[in-house]
Amino acid sequence: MSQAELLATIKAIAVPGKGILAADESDKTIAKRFKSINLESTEESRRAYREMLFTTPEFGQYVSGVILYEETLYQKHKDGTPFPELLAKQGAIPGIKVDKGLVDLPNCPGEQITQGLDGLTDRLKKYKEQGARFAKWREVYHIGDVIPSSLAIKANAEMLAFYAAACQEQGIVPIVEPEVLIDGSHTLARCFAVTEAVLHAVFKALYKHKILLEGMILKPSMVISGNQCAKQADVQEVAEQTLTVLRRYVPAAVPTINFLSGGQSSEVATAHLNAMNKDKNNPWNLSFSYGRALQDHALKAWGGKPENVAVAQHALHKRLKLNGLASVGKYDSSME
Ligand code: 5MM
Repeated sequence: MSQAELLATIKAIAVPGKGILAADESDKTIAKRFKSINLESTEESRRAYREMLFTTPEFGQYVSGVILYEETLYQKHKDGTPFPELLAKQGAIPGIKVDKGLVDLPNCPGEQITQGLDGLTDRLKKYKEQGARFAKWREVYHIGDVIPSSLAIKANAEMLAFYAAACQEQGIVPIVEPEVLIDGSHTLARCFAVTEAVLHAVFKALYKHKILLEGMILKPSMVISGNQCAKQADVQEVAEQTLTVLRRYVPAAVPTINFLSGGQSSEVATAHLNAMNKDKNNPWNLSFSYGRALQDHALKAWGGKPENVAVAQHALHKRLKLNGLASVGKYDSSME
């Protein structure tokens, strides 16, 4: 492992005022997103969509890294520039989703685990040759009356740690993404309790697998009320509870925490990030690694039509800029 290589990548990503764009929707997910704008998902429509995102003016002013899907890593701008090169020109580091998606976890009804460890080292070597400098792996945790189980929490944590070790061995910075899902009628307090068990298990596994904490990125969900919960916690409560759980379970050696948005609206996700950055006592850089919360408005404005590229880029630019401000606590809802 080259520690210097990992630290150099971290230094370029963990820049105040900048964050990560998650554009690594798998084929199934991007097909779902395109369906919402009545567009068929083809290799070309996916390429055109990602080209629209990546060529947004001032992209690199707010984005220090982009998570790509494997197909996108090998695609090109229509002028022939490979996307990793285009992103580098924009000032953003290319990253790659390396997990192979979710499967049911045997003997754990209603729970899942992420696959993709087989052949991972060989894939990492190829992705690095193609320009990827960081990677992402996501585990999900469903909240129900009796789940997540301790078995699922432990098994998912082990997967994240195996993956992170494989990445660091290749000089690739791992984004460790444990996502506690928003789906359900659970309260904020229940989400807090699950998140603390999850983070505790994840950092225990990372320790056991000798992960260099200074050379990783944590991509967690926030502590929020379930989307079916009658009482929705306000922005301040979410910020306070999320910071409390992070301070208890995430070592200060982790350089940067880049949140996922997980089904929050674009505006709410920005407000939550901003509220957390109003508190100046955080030991880590706190920023975004949003997918939907950055892309939703742009996708709708684009609608699959080349003539809408400029208006779609304007929509993305706005979300990038506002989240850039939120990552340093300088956003205000009046800017919407
Ligand atoms: C962009 O979506 C990512 C890929 O999801 P699938 O593997 O299910 O297609 C996803 O992992 C994403 O990076 C995170 O969930 C964060 O995105 P959101 O939309 O939750 O901010």
